Amino acid sequence: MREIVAKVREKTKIPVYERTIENVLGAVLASKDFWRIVDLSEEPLPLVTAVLNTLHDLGYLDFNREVILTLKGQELVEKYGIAKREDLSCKYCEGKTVDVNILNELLKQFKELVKDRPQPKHEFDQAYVTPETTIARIALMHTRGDLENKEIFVLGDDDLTSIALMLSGLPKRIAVLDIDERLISFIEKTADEIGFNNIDIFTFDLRKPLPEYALRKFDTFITDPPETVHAIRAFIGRGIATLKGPGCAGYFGITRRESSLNKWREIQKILLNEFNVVITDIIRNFNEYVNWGYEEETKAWQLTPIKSKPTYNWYKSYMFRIQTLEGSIGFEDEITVREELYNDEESSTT
Ligand code: N4P
Repeated sequence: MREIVAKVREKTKIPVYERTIENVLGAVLASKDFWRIVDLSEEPLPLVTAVLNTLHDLGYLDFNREVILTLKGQELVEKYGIAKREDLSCKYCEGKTVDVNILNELLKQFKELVKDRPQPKHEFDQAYVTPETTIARIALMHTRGDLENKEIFVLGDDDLTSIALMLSGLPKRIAVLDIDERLISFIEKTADEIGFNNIDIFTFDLRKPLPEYALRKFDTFITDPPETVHAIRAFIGRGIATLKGPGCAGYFGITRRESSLNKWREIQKILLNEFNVVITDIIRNFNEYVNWGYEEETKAWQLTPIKSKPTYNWYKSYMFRIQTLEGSIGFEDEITVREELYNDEESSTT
């Protein structure tokens, strides 16, 4: 095991533990499909490929359109008593913890309204969540008391959460921004169709500080950032800056696919020590993303030893809810990076 860890370390700068090898092998026991292995192992994709390639070099794995454990590999797994990664999530809510059936009518209307939505743009790292996920977000925010008669800010909206919010009829007012004009005009057009007036919709690059009229005016924000530290500040930090004061809430997705637990700790440090907020909820794999279509242009594609496109939604993120307390503070400085907003060592889907 030590030898394997040492060899993986030669291939990547992402922290490697014996647990990492265990996680990947446990996933290999459950599936031969590369994307499923990343999904189940819950290690960042570039780390999974480093482990798989190392195990391959050492004769524990074969790559033949699929990931296959060799005889030597089976002996290794037995020697260390590595357990197959079973998925025992609740089959009714799929681990989301909210009853999505209650909002079936809303889901139907939402699907109808978004059927001609703009498709994901690589340039902005877009990948929208399933309509079921968007509606589950409404259920979650509502059950936490963060929607009804509240003012909601949506920072970046390829998921079209603002449309689901309008349809729900719960918020008092909505503001939504995105860098992508296609999304802004789509949301404007849909707001007209629904007949919802109390919405501010504007094009905005979140690297810039938010205008004064957006600051300290809202009860709840929702965003889904790329996961570099810059983007955490630009999306979540600015989200917090839109909140009125203590007792407000923020929602965002954080994935395991592009962030190791070491990076998770850095992100949580920013939340706790820089923004002075408290984490109230982390719901595993709450957000499920539809495959974005530009897979072959991504780093993930270069890295994978098996060049076949995913056949199911392998990319998920955990839903975080934070709440502000006395002394919480957002982020209001300018950010000048471009590439580093989207990419770091652990990212791979851009
Ligand atoms: C990116 C997903 N490059 C995958 C494709 N990220 C953007 C999602 C916007 N709906 C978010 C990952 C979770 N924070």
